[in-house]
Formats: sequence, structure tokens, C-alpha cells
Amino acid sequence: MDKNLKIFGNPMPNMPWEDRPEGYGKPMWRYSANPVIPRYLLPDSNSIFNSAVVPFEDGFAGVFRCDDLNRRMTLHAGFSKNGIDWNINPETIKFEGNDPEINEWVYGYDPRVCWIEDRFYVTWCNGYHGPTIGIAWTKDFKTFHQLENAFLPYNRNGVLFPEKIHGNFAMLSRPSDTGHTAFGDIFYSESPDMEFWGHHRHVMAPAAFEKSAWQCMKIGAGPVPIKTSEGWLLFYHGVLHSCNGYVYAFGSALLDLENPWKVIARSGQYLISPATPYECMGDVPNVTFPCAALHDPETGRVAVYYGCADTVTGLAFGYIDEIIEFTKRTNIL
Ligand code: BMA
Repeated sequence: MDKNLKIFGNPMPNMPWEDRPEGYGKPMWRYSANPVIPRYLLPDSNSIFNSAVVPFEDGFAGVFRCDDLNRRMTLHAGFSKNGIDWNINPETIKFEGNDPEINEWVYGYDPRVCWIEDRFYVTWCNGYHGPTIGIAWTKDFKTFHQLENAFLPYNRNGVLFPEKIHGNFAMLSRPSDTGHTAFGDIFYSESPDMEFWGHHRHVMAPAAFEKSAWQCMKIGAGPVPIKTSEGWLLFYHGVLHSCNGYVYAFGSALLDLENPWKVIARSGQYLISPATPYECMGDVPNVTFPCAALHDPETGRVAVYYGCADTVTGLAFGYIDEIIEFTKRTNIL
């Protein structure tokens, strides 16, 4: 590993890992036993994908997007010793909240989970007169306390930073519309209290088609950014509008540590784009959609959990120093 690179975070020697296949030259590779979470894991699940996991106690916990057999989008807590074999609660998360108007469940999807200071915060795409960013916190993945929605509708892909910036909570998000949004830039916002958000700044727009077509229609932040001495490492998804519909791939960017709306570098190539049968076939074909990453600062390993074809959940591995090098080498800025 690059000796000058500092990766922040707690050691995670028990994170899921598989070595790069012999002779494979790309910066990220897929777990050979993908998908790690099958669609019918729960008695009533149609699909389990676009989900978030974090280290918890002596293993891992997570918040999972499960679409049920009515095709309702619901969120479920789950636990795992090794990050690969998951016990997901068949019952949906019942968020506790002070305001029944906000607390009334409509739908929820694409969760992220972020540890900040003393608790886990969950952000997700929350139905409130259209999609917006819901927020809740938990300490045990049993009781979840719902807060105010971060923004007015319509918004998706709310992703918190794991520490305060300028003394405030900080979040990336992606203003959108009521449907299958055909546009989308990533923005940055801050809040002193997790309720009132401001200091909105533009981060990134889709790329020009000629420069990087996989991200030319819309983009959205993926997992919680990883702090390194080279900047915040952000995995983000990008969408190509092909003659056969949307294609969701993901790449990487480096954001300035102090002012994260300033982008240092952004990959012109994708890291992962739909290629395997479980990514190309499913309820929505050709989708790879990352929502969580586990990393170990000591070894530089990173494991990205990503939804595959809106149906199952896969894992991809890489080394953070190589992904940073890739981001700079293929930079389109
Ligand atoms: C987006 C979100 C994601 C989904 C993707 C592909 O707009 O709804 O949950 O994975 O579309 O269908």
C-alpha cells in the first residue's frame, strides 16, 4: 500500500474479503459467491437490494431495502457475524417519531447508515408527498427514532458524512422529481442539529456524453464517504440513457476534506458496470447501485455493497490506494 496515504477509520480485520482473481487488472472485482443476499431471503420479499451495512458489536448490522410481494418498498434491520450471511428481520422497521405527520409511513428505499459521534444515523428516500430524504437514528438497530425530513420533496440519495464539517452535520443529496428522474446533480448541505439544513452547495453535474457516457444522464452519491489524506473518497452511481433504457454503473471521486463540495478528481471510467447475469437480469435490468462500504484502514481494503438489477445485493472488493490512483488517472475534471 502507498505509505504516504492515510486512511481514517477504525480497524476492521473481520470485514468480508476475497483476494483479486489472478491476472485481473481492474481496480474492483466482484465477490465470487455473489449475490450475497438473495431476493427471497424473507418469506414475503420480492427483492432485497440497495442496502446499507455497518460494523456493529462483534459483527455487522444493516438496514435493508426489501420490496415485498405487494411490491411495497420497505426497510428492515438485519444482523450478520461475517458481513456475508445475513439474518434480516421479516418485520419492517417501525420508526418512532414525535410528529405523526412525519412519522406516517408511506414508502422508504435506498437506505444509507452512518456512524456519527455516538449513534448510527439512517437516511433513506422517504415518501412524503413525493420522495425526500428521511432521517432516523438508532443505537441498537431495534429502536429507530425518526427525525424531520431533511429537505422538501423531491430528493433522493441523501448520504451523510461520518463527521461534522465546519461544526455541522453534512449531507450529500440529489434533487429529483416524482418519477424516474431523467436528470440529477449532487449537492452538499449542512445542519447544526440534523433538522435545519442550509449552506447548500453544488458538488457535481452529470458528465458530458463525449467524456464519460456512463454518468451522462444523472448521478447520485453512494456509500458514506471514506476519509483519506487525499480527500473524501466517494463512490457514486451514474446513469447512461441507452436505447434500451437506463444503465446504472458506479465510479469514484475525491472531495476536498474541508470543503467537500469541491471535487478534486472524478473517474472517467466506471469501477463496476452491469456485466454479470445477476446485474443484467432482474426486476430492473442493468443496475449496479452502491449504498454501503466497509473499509479497513490498516490493509486499505474496501468492500462495497451494491444492489444488482433492483433484485439482489452483491459485494465488490478493492484497495483504497488503487481506487484513489484510478480516480486521479482517469480524472475528467
Ligand atoms: C433509482 C432508484 C433506485 C433504483 C434505480 C434503478 O431511481 O429508484 O432505487 O435502483 O432507480 O431502478
